[in-house]
Parts: sequence; structure tokens; C-alpha cells
Amino acid sequence: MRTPFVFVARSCKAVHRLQQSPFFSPISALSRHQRVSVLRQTSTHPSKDDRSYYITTPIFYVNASPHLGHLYSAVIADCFHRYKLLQGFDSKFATGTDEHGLKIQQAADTAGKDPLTFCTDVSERFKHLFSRCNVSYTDYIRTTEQRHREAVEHFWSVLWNKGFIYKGSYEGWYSTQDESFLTPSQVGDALDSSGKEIKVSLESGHKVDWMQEENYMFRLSEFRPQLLDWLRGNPRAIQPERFYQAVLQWLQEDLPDLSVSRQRSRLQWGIPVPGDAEQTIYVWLDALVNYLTVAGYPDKHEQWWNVAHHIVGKDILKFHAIYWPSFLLGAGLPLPQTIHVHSHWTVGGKKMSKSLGNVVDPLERSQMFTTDGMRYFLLRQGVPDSDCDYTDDKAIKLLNAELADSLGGLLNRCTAPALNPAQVYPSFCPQSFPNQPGGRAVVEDYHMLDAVKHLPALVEQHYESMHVYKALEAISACVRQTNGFVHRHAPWKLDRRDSKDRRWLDTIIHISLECLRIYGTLLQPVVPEISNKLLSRLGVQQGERSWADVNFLPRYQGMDCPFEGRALGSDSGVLFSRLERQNVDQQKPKKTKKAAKVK
Ligand code: ME8
Repeated sequence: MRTPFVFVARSCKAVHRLQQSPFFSPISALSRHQRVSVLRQTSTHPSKDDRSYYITTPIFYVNASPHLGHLYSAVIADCFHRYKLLQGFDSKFATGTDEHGLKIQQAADTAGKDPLTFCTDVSERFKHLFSRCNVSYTDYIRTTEQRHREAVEHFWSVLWNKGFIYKGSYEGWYSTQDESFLTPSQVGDALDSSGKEIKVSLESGHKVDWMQEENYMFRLSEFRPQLLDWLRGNPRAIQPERFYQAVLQWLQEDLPDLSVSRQRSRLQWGIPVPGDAEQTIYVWLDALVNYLTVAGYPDKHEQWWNVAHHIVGKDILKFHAIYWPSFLLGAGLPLPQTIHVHSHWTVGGKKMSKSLGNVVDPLERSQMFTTDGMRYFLLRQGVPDSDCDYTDDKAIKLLNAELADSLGGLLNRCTAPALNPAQVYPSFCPQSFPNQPGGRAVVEDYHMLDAVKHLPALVEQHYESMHVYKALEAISACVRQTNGFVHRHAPWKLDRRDSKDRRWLDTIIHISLECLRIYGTLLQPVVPEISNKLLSRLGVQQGERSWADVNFLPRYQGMDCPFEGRALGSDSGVLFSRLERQNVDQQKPKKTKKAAKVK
């Protein structure tokens, strides 16, 4: 329960801060020059600790169980988090559940449960999925927590005290499924499953209802110029480019003020408006503040808030790229550094969603493909720019080809007792593979070395821009090249008793193990279990697996290699077992329900 006392104390603190803030004057009263300078202060705060990093997923609605799309967002964020840790960053990674609002209230009613029990049940399912899939969040937030309620109340009071919230009335379309207000141009006619005429959101296809209410409005319309300034000054703020352009396009039109509360009589399941028990805070305002709550707001939050990056699906871009920055500007807070947007998983060309009933169960699939198999498939096949259709066949083919045959085959070959009877990281012989042509290496081998040498920088570039699939594509291409190298020289045909042959054989294995060490290190953010197995088999210690350790083939440059001569780790079985079609067939995704058809 909220203590009114605490709230009053916080409000006073907020008012005091406000009076010292450039935002105390209404934004519309500022000149463009002033606006730009304010934006500089708010959007590009350099962090005191530039080795801090904060990544978030959307917080997921608890009206139904998690599906593959939710896991996808979480795995992307987990990959970034792990990558930053490998680079030596202090990284915070938040995910969680969005538990207020009409949609949840109705879902709890339908389930015949009290809302909090209902939310707890479903929130636990998300938690369970994430722990099964090695999603290593550092903070799991539920919007029903007290710390969050305090953050939202404080945030609201700041906006209210600055005059950005006013009492008004709203009349227009509302989609409960999307918890979103729509303009008439965003609404179309449709027939529901029983043939009845209904109005739907043109974007999501979800039913909309007309509503007319007294409530609180946020002066969104005032922020259009600042949003444009922010985006023009930060062209990488929304990625990929395509979504950045979409937001700029939306901002060509006027923004109507936004209703930020609902009458308590209609919506009881939410945080009451501070000072007005008849109104409940709009679920999106409530939900977006979760990112601040996790950062520590309203107390000390700068370390994390100044380095915040959001992962979001394209369906919620408007909320994150227009509403959220406007709320933050209103509250005088820095804007997120990047909003990384990804597209959707579809089934038979239709967005996978709870309301369509065409969801793929990520728990089932991760049992069939293994956790790492599932993670690898999602990140290798998922493309931020465009939707991707899910089929089991695609997953099986990809995982068998790249993890079982190519990567697993390479490790198996180079560590097999037949080729490596001493079970060590063998020696590299510079005469067999000299810097200049003349040894036993051929031109393709030099190309392979060059590609692997440049791979870490390339992978880093792709990870940084959220093109994880490109990073995996590049790694996979190098794995193929290394397999080609081994096949070309067929070390199994060399004679160990001949000293020249033996040196060359050892050199081939040394190079291949060095390649595998690089692949294992770079793959850690995506497939942590497989990487661990691979690196352990190579004898690479835990403290030798960071980004700073990817020093490929030092012996080729005349330097010492810490692994040369070291015993391999024990053999803990195949890296990734081939998947058989019939095992997967037994658990097919459910059939698609008939959706409302837009006329
Ligand atoms: O929108 N493909 O929650 P939500 C890929 N609570 N990703 C998908 C997906 C699909 N088919 N379906 C869902 C909400 N997602 C709000 C968010 S944040 C302050 C509040 C992922 O349960 C994707 O990240 O509907 C999408 O944006 C999110 O789940 C929506 O989850």
C-alpha cells in the first residue's frame, strides 16, 4: 500500500529539483536554440563510468503464457548483455512483466482469479522459461512491485508539477488488446468470427471500442519539435535505419495530446493517480517507467539510466520512440542511448501472437532443439529488418548443418585420438606454415588465416549494431573455411612416423584448434553451453575466454602461444547431436485461429 506521507515528501523533493531545472519553463516557450541545448544535456550525458551498460527487454503482458517471440527479445538482450560482460563492462540486464491494465484485469476475470494471483502465476512462467533458456537477467521487474509504484508516482508528480499533465476529456477509439488509443485514420471496418461488423486497428487487427471519458491528458503535442531535434541529432538512436525513418515520418504529422489515465470505475487494476483516487494511471505510462525503476529511480539512477539501451519489437515502436522520449523530456531526464527494434516471427505469414493462437511454445522447442539450439536458431535466422517465418524444418536443417556437422564435426575431427593421440594442443611449425609462401600451405590457407584474424573485429561490429545474424553468418563462413583447410590437407593421410609429416600434421591441428578457440569465444553470447563445452575440451580456462583473449594464432606472428603443448580437456561427448525430424513431428505448433478479417 502506498503511504501518502512518503509521496508528499517525494513531491516536495521533486518540486525543489524542478525549480532548478531548465525544464521548469514550458517547453513550447523555449527557442529552438534553447531546445537543442537542453536536448544535448538530456540525451548525450556521458556516463561517469563509461564501462557501464544497461540493456532492457519490453516487459511482457501476463494475459497469456510466453511464446517464441517473447523469448526472441529476451535472447537478443541476453546476447548483448553477455557480449558486454565479455568486453569487461559492468552490465545490467532487465526484463520482467507488465501486469496492470484493462487487458490483464479482463484476463484475470475470465480465469476467475484475483488479479495479483493471476499475474504471479503467469509471471512465474516467463521466469521459468528465461531460466531454462539461460537468459541471465540481473533484474526481473514486475509492475505490481512497491518499488515500481513509488517510481511511477514520483514520475507522475514530476510531470504534473511541471504542467505537462492537465485534466481534460478524451473521446476516441481504444484497443484493449494493444492498450492503445487510435485516431480515426488508424481504424478500419472488419467482421468478427461470427460475421458481426466491428471496428479494428488497421495496424494490429485488434478490435477497438469507442470511449468517452474525463481523464488526465499529457501535453504530447508540445514535444514534436524536440523529438525531431533529438532524432536529427542522433541518427543512430533508433536502429535499424528503417525504423528510424518510420518514426521521422510519423513526426511529420501533428501529435495529439495523450490520455494518461482511465476512470477508476472502468479500470481498477493499476496505480491510482497521485492525489485523485478516481483515476488510474494509463498502463503504458506505468509500464515504460519500469526501465527507470530498475535503474534506481527516483533515487540514484544515473549510473544506469545514462547508458540505457532498449530492445523492442516493431509493434511497440510508437510507445518507445514517441511517448517514452516525450515523457522523459517532460521529466527532464536523459533519453535512452539506443532503441533497437526487431521484426516479428510469423507462422504461415501471420504474426505469432496470443490472440491469433498460432504461437510456438518455446519451452517445447528448446527441449527438442536444446537451449543453445533454440538460441542459435533465433539469433541466426531472426533479422531485425524483416519478419521471419517459423518452421521446424528450417530450424532442424540449420542446426544440423551449422552446429552438428560443421562446428561439431570440426571439433570432433581435430580432437579425435586418431589424429591427436597425445590429446594435447600440438605445436605450430613455422617452417611448415611460414609467413611467406614456401612451406606446405597453399593460397586458400592464407586466406582462411586472414579471415579468422579479422573475424573478432567483424563480429564485434555486427554485435554492436544488433546484426547478430551477420555475426553468426561470418563465424559460420569461417568454420566452413577451416573445415575446407582440414579436408584439403587430409591430415589422416599423413604419416606420423615421418618427422616432416608429423610437424605438418601438428601444425594443421594447432591452427584448427586456434580457429575453434576463436569461434568458441565469439559464440559465448549466443550459445553459452556449447561454447563452454568447446572451450573446455580445448583446455581453455575460464579466465582465458574474454574478448581481450581472442589473440588468434600468435605462433604465426612469432609469439608464444599459451596453449601450445597444453593437455586438452576431457571429452564430454558430441558438441551438438543431429536432430531427427520424427522427434520434432510429435510436437507441432497449434493450428491458427480465425482472426478478424479487415474488410
Ligand atoms: O507489448 N515476434 O507486451 P507483449 C517477435 N507489455 N517478437 C515478438 C512477437 C513476435 N511474433 N510477439 C511479441 C507489450 N514479441 C507491453 C510492453 S514495455 C514497457 C511494455 C515481443 O507481451 C516483442 O518484443 O505484447 C514485442 O514488442 C513484445 O514481445 C510485446 O510483448
